[in-house]
Amino acid sequence: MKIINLTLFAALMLTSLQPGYASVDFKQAFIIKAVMRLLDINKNQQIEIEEVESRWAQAFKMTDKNADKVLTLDEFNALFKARSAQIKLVDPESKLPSTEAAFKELDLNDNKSITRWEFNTHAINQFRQVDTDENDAISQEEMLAVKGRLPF
Ligand SMILES: [Ca+2]
Ligand SMILES: [Ca+2]
Ligand SMILES: [Ca+2]
Repeated sequence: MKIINLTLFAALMLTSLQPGYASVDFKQAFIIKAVMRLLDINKNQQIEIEEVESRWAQAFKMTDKNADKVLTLDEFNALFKARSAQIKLVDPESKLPSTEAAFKELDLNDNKSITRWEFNTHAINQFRQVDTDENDAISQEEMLAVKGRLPF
């Protein structure tokens, strides 16, 4: 996840200062906007499912170290740790599940491996939870409401 962290850092450096939001503090809003900028490929200030699909594909591929098209708990651990660190950065107060619990949640058929389908199903469910007005796009307000807690 080193590349993503570096990109995030670069985005942070380039992000201009903007007023914060009432429910989210200045630093949180700053990071969330930087993340949005990274994902918003067509620059319409929204994150569409298509935009995050390429990110999910990339994340799955990077996590699947031995390229056997499924994620084991060991492989998943690296991804989950990186994501947890990102969430903690935005929201230090947030309570995160253990790697095992998170893995179990994604492993829908409980066979100790996560397929691409299970991975995407979970990610899409999370996307739908954040997309509260159900327009298949995540706005900056929707992103701030969940404090950047997104499935990527
Ligand atoms: Ca977009
Ligand atoms: Ca499975
Ligand atoms: Ca939306």
